[in-house]
Amino acid sequence: MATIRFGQHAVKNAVVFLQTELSFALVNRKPVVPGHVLVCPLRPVERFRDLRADEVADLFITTQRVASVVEKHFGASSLTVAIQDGPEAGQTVKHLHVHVLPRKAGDFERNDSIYDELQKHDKEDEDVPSKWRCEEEMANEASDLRLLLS
Ligand code: AMW
Repeated sequence: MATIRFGQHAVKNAVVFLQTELSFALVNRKPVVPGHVLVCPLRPVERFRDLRADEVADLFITTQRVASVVEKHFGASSLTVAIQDGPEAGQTVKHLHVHVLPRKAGDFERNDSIYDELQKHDKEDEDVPSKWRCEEEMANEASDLRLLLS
């Protein structure tokens, strides 16, 4: 099966729901909230500073497009858009990615707790596949989003 590189991972095309000239978007195997997706440059650079201007433009135009669709599709009314740029900022996958997280009233008791969750959600279970979502669930979500973006 065809794959696309996401840092140290080779992710199946089935979980990728959008590809542009310079970027791609995939569903998350361990979402912090429903609809938590990732937008990445196709070139597997580690840090934000490593992107060329055309890659920054494409990445953010793609993020804007994806963010609008996931906010609506997951019945949210706001968004958290974040980059953990470097290990001290919580980055585990050494391939720059923008986190897009649909937000709803009351989703966290303390609104900014989402940043604590984001920082730790994939650390403990990084090597525990049983804690990840199943491939079928991820592929179904990607298929719905692909349709909405087509
Ligand atoms: W980082 O902590 O590097 O800012 O975020 C990495 C993100 O990538 C996490 O949200 C994690 O759940 C997700 N992730 C890691 N590997 C995969 C994968 N193979 N498929 C989908 N999502 C992944």
